[in-house]
Amino acid sequence: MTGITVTAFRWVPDFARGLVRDLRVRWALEEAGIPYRQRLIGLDDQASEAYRRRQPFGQVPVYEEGMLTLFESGAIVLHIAERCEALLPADAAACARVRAWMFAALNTLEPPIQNLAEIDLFHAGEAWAAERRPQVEEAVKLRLSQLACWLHDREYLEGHFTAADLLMTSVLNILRHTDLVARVPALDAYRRNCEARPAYRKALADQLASFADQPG
Ligand SMILES: N[C@@H](CCC(=O)N[C@@H](CS)C(=O)NCC(=O)O)C(=O)O
Repeated sequence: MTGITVTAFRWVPDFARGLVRDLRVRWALEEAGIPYRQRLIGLDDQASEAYRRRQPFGQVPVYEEGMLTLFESGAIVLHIAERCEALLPADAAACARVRAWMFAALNTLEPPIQNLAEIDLFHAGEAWAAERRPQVEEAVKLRLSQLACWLHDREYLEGHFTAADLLMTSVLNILRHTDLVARVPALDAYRRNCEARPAYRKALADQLASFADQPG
């Protein structure tokens, strides 16, 4: 695999730094030991027709490799993991289990977690948000406790660190403005363990280093 480009934002506000979803892709590439270039874009690029041809929703990340252009962080991480046995086991049944957990991270955990983050980060102080928040927090806590039950005697979701742990940790991190993960010892330990990986530290440092001081 050669000549990979990952598109990311040139600037985001402080609360989003370390959360933007190109981090998942950078992390997977670091785990797989695959070099890449970054392309940084701003609001104007996002809205352009040319960019919409690469990412139909105008979002980041985009992954480009030769003739292949991919969007959706989960699909991109899966594509990288398919080339890296450390991230996705070769055994068919083990691989299917890891894929199931990748979907669980993005499809079962991320929606309520993202709802809560949007209330807290974009709508704090609004009457409707104050009214809705307790229910959304309960929905998040339920999923966190169920995940903690699964993890209580496990270091990772399936045997060893895989692409599923990468996505799950990235999703849990969306709650970093709360103490909801820290309050659950099994989840706190799991998140810290995954984030201690050199590949994560490098990916995070590279994302943070890419941001300009000013929007534009
Ligand atoms: N499901 C998409 C979500 C991508 C996404 O929400 N990207 C954010 C940054 S983390 C974005 O580009 N937001 C700007 C927008 O939606 O216009 C994925 O996982 O790639």
